[in-house]
Amino acid sequence: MGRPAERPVVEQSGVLIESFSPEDIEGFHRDGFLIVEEGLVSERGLELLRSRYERLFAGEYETGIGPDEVNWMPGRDPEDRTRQLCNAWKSDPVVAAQVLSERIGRLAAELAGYRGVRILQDNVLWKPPGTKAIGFHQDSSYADYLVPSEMVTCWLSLHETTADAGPLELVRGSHTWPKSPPERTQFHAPDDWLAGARAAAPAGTELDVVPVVVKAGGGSFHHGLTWHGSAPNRNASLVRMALVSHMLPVEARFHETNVDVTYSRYRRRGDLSLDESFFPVMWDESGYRTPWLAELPAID
Ligand SMILES: O=C(O)CCC(=O)C(=O)O
Repeated sequence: MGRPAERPVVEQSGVLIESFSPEDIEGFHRDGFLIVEEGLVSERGLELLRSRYERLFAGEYETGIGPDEVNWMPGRDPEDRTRQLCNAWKSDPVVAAQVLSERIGRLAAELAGYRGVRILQDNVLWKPPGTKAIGFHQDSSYADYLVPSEMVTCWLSLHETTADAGPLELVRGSHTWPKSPPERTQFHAPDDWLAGARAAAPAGTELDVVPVVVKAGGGSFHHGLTWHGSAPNRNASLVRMALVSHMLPVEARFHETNVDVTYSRYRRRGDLSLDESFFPVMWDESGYRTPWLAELPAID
């Protein structure tokens, strides 16, 4: 089902993806990502999710709880910035249903070779025409407050994407490069969004940048060390919204001494475990899933 040689793409027609082939898994390990043409979420789920973005960015939270990070606010931030929230699953049950999906957790674990996954963080991304880039980075660079400091990510597109509308872009094979330090100043709207990846590439390596061009409901999975980001949205009319689940191996714990300015607030004194109220287990090979997730609405 994959097309590993050119651009590893899993194609489905109108059905939800339930598992990957050995070739898909091999493609993920070879390239550092797997692109999925469609079938990560149902049509109904897509419509429900799209309807949530405007009100979330307007600061209307169904649960009454704000996201962990509000990186764009109308009136506060320039209109040409890619709009982003982190951990909006805490604010909206429909977003939570997708971000914490058991099926997505199982698919991610299958690709990464984890025995189970728990959520670290979601990203709600809204990129209208004319908005600027997201600087290329490695997700695992931002996880040194966790042990192990690695993750696997699912990027779900709520719209059909085109290469000129600023889709996610992934650098093929870059998951084999060393982990670079986190970049915090050139993340939102850098002029040279590829600079980090270029600097990290082994001498003489040309960047093989692959855009995630998929139907609505498609997307990709990528390794925590894969360099990725997105160019400006240069399309005059196409909006793109994406919903991202960054997932940790189920056994992940807090680091003894390293802390994160936002997420270490969830660390209890004298206890390095990740509390399932904030880092629920999405899927585990034992059949375990954090019990409170059963209260989320069904959107598939
Ligand atoms: O959608 C984007 O522009 C960036 C997303 C991203 O950084 C991620 O999925 O890890």
